[in-house]
Amino acid sequence: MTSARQFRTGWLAVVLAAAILVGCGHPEPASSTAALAHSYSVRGIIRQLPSHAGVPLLIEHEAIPDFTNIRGEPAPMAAMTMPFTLADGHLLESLDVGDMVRFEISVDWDSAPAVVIDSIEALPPTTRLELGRSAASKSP
Ligand SMILES: [Cu+2]
Repeated sequence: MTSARQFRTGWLAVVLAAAILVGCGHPEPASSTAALAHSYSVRGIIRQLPSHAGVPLLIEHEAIPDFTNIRGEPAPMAAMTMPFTLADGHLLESLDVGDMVRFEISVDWDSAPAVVIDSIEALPPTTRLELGRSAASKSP
C-alpha cells in the first residue's frame, strides 16, 4: 500500500519534472529529474517515540552532507534533533527511546510530508555517533 503510493508519487515527480524541463528548456534533463526525489541513509538516536496524541517521533541525527533542497541544490543538513514521519507505524515496534538507529529517508518535495522514514534498524550499543555536541555546546 505504502510502496504503491510512493510509486505513484514517484512517477508524478518524474512527470512534473519533465513538464518543468520542457517549459524552461533545461539542457540537462537527467540530473534535474533526479534532483526532485532522493533517499539518504542516516544514523541517529531516538529521543521521543510518537504517540496517538500527536506527539511526533524525534530523532537526533548525524549530519546529512549530501542533502539537496527542493531546487536540487546542495543543502547539507547539520546534526540536529528533528521530527520524522514514518511510512509505516509498525517500523518502531522493537525500538525505544535512547536506541541508536540507522534509517533510510526518502525525500519527495511533491509529497506532504516531503521527508518519510522508509526503514529503520537498531545499531549495536557500541556505535559511536557524531552528533555535533561540541558545536551545540557553544550556544548558551
Ligand atoms: Cu535534520
